[in-house]
Amino acid sequence: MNPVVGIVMGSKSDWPVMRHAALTLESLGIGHERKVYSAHRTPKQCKEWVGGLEERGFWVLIAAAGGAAHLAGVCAATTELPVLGVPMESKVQGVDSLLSTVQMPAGIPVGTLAIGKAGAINAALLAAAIVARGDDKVKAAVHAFREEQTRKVLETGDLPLDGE
Ligand code: RP5
Repeated sequence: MNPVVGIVMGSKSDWPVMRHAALTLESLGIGHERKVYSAHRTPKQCKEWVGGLEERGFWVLIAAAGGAAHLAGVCAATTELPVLGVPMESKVQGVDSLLSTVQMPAGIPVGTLAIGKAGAINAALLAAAIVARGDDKVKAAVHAFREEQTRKVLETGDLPLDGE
């Protein structure tokens, strides 16, 4: 599978959460590339990799960081690909990461998802929805995922009164 989605995270310590984005893309048959680059610690290498993605045929970039989370914004400033930001949990429950990622000044957008695992999964699903516009196999996979999710909710059995 040619990679069409990039996943970049500020630290290897983000991987236990961001692997859920990678697993979700994998389950939908979407090729992706994963990297650790920091906006603060490896700015040059980060820009080089992000700057080459469009030419290499990528469609979307997912960028995750925690704390003073500038990574998604720096990525969005470096490429014209859509950038989806995932705020990582932090010493202050990810509120710093969320605000740093979501509060972009007008002109350079970052589509920001929820803090942590839910955001990682939803970033992959949103990336899939974007890729699906130009790829019928991915479109079918996204549709099947939604159908299966609906089926699972509807097959919920009786809700016991005793709280078990
Ligand atoms: C950010 O700082 C990373 O994205 C990570 O969420 C946070 C902490 O990084 P480490 O100190 O664990 O490397 O850049």
